[in-house]
Amino acid sequence: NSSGIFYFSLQIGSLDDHYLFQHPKISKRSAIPSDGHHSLLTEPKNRDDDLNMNVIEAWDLGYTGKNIVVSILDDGLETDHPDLVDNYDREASTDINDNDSDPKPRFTYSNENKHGTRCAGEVAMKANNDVCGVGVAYDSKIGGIRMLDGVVTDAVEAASLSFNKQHIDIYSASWGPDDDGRTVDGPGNLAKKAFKDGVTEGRGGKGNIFVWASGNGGHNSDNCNCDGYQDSIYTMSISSVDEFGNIPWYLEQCSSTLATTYSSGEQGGSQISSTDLQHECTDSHTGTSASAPLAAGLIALVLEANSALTWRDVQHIVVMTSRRGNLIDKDPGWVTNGAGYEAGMALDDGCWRHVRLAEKWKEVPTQNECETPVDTIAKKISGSGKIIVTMTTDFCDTQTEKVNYLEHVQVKMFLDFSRDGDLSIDLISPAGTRSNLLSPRKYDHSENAFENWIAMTTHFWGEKAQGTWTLEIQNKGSSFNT
Ligand SMILES: [Ca+2]
Ligand SMILES: [Ca+2]
Ligand SMILES: [Ca+2]
Repeated sequence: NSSGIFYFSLQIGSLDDHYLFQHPKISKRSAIPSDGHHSLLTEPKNRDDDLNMNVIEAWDLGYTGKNIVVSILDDGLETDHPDLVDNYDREASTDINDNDSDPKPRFTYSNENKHGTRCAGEVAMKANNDVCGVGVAYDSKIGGIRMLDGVVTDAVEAASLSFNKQHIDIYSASWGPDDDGRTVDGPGNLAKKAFKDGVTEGRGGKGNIFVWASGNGGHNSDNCNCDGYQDSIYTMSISSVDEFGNIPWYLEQCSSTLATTYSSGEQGGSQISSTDLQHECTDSHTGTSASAPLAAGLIALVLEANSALTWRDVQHIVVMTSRRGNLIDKDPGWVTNGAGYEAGMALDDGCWRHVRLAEKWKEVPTQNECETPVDTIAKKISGSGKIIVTMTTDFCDTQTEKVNYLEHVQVKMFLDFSRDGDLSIDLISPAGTRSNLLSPRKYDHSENAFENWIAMTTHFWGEKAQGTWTLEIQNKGSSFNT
């Protein structure tokens, strides 16, 4: 079921309409009325209707991921796992670490290389086989690219991101710079080229889909906009909420996130169920790493509904059909933008609406890029002070590359500042939508890491570009003294 808890029901003997339900948390028999047991079994029905990815409705429409290929870029894939073996796709798999074609993980006593196999199960666990669970796209083809179990160089990343790009539709990844709250880093030249080639040449020119986990550095006040893999317009950065729609403790909130799916939350709460190493199953897969594969599975259903979709069409469909659910209560910073969209933190819960929209989607026009320079500003940011930079642009209105509506907005900055972790930066669009590009990061004591730094925001999606933009740069160092 959609909450990730397994239930087993067996008809009792030949009695009509009598079934025995088992819950994994309850093993004992009891002779007294067990209201608590009943509530565990009925828990999903008691949940808010808004807290549902509506995957079953998409399955009912006939979309189960058939002929769509997903590959997990991770620490390996247990290719003979009984819940994955039927969907395993050799062509979508390789081993960059050991330079062979078999992505099986390196087995250790502690099963440390279980991550890729867990992510793969979320996408492609087989249905109706009495093993583990059911993947979101349970008829899709699943591959694994083993690349995290070794030194991860730019070349390793690029080889992984470009592997068999005419065969693989969707790449799912959950790695990047350290989540320590003080690293500002991103893809190297080769990985950047792999992204660019993927979206222009991959999938027969429709573009590969790169799904990315938004990072687990929330407890270090890390910001996913300091992560160039999230900031790339070519990746779909996916964030997490727990089963009740709460913001989890590990979450990094930032403007490059495109949508959100479920994952783990507080200790004791439900976590994600999937396949595990040694032919086992797990119900304890966690973090934003568990959210990205769910999105990859959703997108597999979308591509099955319409395989002509480009990489940008897919991003549009996700933005247009994601809903806030009850997240508005949990995140006071919530905004609906000037185009009526809720890009960024909205819950990717409209699976059936995704596929319905995909069926009738008309390809978006060519992507136009327009760059507007701002003069160098020599202003000092005093203690707890703020500087405001405004820029009026016609966004290439008079040229052939006119931007009619916005998708991604990037801000390239050269900032000269004494303690980068103290900075908070907001961008406000002509429509009045405010997007936080950078939040204060208490562990970042470095200076001048933001040289040629590109922040990206999806929050202005669909808005008009022309008009006056405002950038607010604030010194919030004093906020750590309390
Ligand atoms: Ca191997
Ligand atoms: Ca299964
Ligand atoms: Ca991070």
